[in-house]
Amino acid sequence: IENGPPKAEIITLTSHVLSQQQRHQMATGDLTLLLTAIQTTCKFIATNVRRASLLNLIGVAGTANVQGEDQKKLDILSNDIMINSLRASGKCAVLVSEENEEAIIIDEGHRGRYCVVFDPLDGSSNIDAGVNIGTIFGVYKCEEGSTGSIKDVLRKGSEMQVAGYCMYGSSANLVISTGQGVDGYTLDNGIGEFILTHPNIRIPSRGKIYSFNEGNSLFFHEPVVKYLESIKYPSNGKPYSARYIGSMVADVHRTLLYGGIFGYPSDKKSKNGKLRLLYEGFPMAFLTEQAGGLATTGTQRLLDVQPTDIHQRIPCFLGSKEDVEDLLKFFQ
Ligand code: P6P
Repeated sequence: IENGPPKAEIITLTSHVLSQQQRHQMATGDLTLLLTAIQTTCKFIATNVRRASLLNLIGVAGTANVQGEDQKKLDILSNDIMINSLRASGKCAVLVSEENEEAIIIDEGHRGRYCVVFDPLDGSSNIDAGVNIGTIFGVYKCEEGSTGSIKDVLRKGSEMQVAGYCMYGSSANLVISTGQGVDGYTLDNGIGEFILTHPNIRIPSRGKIYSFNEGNSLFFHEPVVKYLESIKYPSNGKPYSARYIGSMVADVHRTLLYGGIFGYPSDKKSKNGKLRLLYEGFPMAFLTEQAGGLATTGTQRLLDVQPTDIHQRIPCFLGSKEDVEDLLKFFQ
């Protein structure tokens, strides 16, 4: 229509999740409120990551700043903010953070029905180099009759309700799935809202990029060596490109958008690889599958792994369906 509404459609994360959640008759709004707490945390971390070097926030923990307070490293500060924000939401019963050795059981007065597992600032060793870093999170609903215990988070990734990450780079990109596909949002600093910019992200069925730390090649097991050879010296004479940022959120984000395969295998040095199952492997596997890709340990579907320890490591290969299927042929 000539003088119809403006083309730009401003859909915020809050309104989009609310509309998705309200389709469930049983929706109480609890999950929406929990996701509001998570996105508030991401907004705060985004602000501080951007200012980090200016505010010397990346100082080493333990050094005193001008006020003589303990200097907090950004990942410790991010962790404190995330824990406090989730507790204050009143929607959580158990929290697992990469920064905390033990699971956090929320006090009665603030306890809710959800459990959040997260890495508040993954890849933080890259901050000083200005490389993209991110917050990764997964959400379980407490099991029926449970008031919140370690058992509520030692569950397969397939039982997660929500998974997402927020990548802090030239802009803050929050990518999330509540089990109905994957949506990407970009933080508009002007209005402080995450705006829907990548609706219904679908990973290409095959890509042309592989993302492994080949510095570990000396220790790789046979299947990985053979697979990498097959895409570096392919019979069709068209090798894949190598892209490795060394920050999981950045490598996975590129894989979701461009396709290809990301892998952090187990090897002769690290028998379970390096990535953590609960708050790195599971959320990224959940998102990859929801976007139409595959995620495997090499021997089983990643989301089917039954955790035994909240910080256990897991070999992880994820990405375009056909690329992961090619890799799996070398494991058979
Ligand atoms: P490497 C960052 O420290 C991290 O946990 C992930 O974000 C990243 O994918 C991986 O480790 C990089 O590990 O051994 O290649 O430096």
